[in-house]
Amino acid sequence: MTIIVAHPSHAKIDWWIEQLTPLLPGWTLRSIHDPGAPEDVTYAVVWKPATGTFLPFPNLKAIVSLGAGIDHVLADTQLPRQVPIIRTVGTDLTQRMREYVALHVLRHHREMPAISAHQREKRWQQLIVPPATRRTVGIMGLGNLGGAAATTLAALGFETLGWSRTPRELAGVTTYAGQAGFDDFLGRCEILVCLLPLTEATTGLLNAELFAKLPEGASLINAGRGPHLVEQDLLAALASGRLNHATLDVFNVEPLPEAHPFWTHPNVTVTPHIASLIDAPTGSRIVAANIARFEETGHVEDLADAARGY
Ligand code: NDP
Ligand code: OXD
Repeated sequence: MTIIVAHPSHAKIDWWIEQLTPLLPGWTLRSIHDPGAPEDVTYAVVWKPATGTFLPFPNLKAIVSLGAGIDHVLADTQLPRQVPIIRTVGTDLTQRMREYVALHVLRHHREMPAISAHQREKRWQQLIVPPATRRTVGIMGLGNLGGAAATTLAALGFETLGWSRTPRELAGVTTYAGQAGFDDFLGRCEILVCLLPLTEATTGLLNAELFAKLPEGASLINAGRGPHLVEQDLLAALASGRLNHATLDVFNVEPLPEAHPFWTHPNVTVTPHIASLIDAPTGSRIVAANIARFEETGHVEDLADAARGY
C-alpha cells in the first residue's frame, strides 16, 4: 500500500508527502527517488513526471495528476497507457478560473491597458467603450473551467459564445462545436479566451490563420497551455494591429525565460501560470479523497480519457 509522489521539485515532493500522509491513514507515502519495493506501489501522485517514471511499478492502479490537465502525464512516451489517470479538479479551481477570466476580460473590455498607458503619460483621455451587452467574448473549451468562465461572463452581461469538440448547452451562452462551427465562432470573438486542454488537435491552434479570422483588433487570453499558441504568429499579429492585446498565463517554456520578448511587450500581459492554482490544503484533500474512493469503488468522477487526450 504505497503511494509515490513525483514532481520536478524535491521540496514539493516532501511537501505533498507531508500534506497527504495524515489524510491517507494506512498508506505509505514515498518519494519517487526512494520508492521502496516497486511491487507495493499502487498509486502515483504526479506533476510533470519524467519519461519512464512509471515503468518500475507493475501494480499501479491509477496515476493522479496534480492538476486539471493531463498533458504533462501523456508526454511520457513510456507511459503504461492502460493505467487510469485521475484529474485534480474541484470548485476551488473553478472559482479561481472564473475570477481570472472575468478580471482579464473586463480589463480588455474596459481598455485598461490603454488607460494605464495614458496614466503613465499623465494624459486625461476619456475612452468610451460599449457596454458588455454589446461586446462579444468567446471561450474555447467548455469543460469544467471553460463552462464556468462562460456562464460567469454571461452573468456579467457579455454576449458570450463557447466552442467545444462535441455540442454543449449552457444557459446564456451561444455554443458552437467542432470544425463546422469554428469559423462562425471566431468571426464574432472580440475577446477570445483559450481554456482548451493540450492535445494533438489543439497544439498550435492559436496561430496566424486563426488570428486572421477574428475581428480586427481582437484581444486574446490564453490560460490553457503554452503550446496552444504559436508565439511568433502572436508577435506578428500584435505588430500589424490584427490583434490589440494578449494576456498570457501559460508558455512553451515555464518559467518564461528572462530574455523572452513577451516580458516587455507593451501589448502583452504576462501572468506566471497562476490563473487557477488550487490551494494546497484543498488540493491535498481532493487528491486523498480521490485515491480513497478509487481504491474502494474503482471509479471517480474526475477520470481523464487518455485516448481522447483530456
Ligand atoms: P475539461 O476536460 O473539463 O474540458 C475541456 C474542454 O475542451 C471540453 O469542453 C472539450 O470539448 C474541449 N475540447 C477538447 N478538445 C477540443 C477540440 N479539439 N476542439 C474543441 N474543443 C475541444 O478541462 P478543464 O476545463 O478542466 O481544463 C481545461 C484546461 O485548462 C486544462 O487541460 C489545462 O490545460 C488548463 N488549466 C490551466 C490552468 C491555469 O492555471 N492556467 C489551471 C487548470 C487547468 P467536449 O466538451 O466536447 O469534450
Ligand atoms: C492544471 C494547471 O492543469 O495548474 O491544473 O495548469
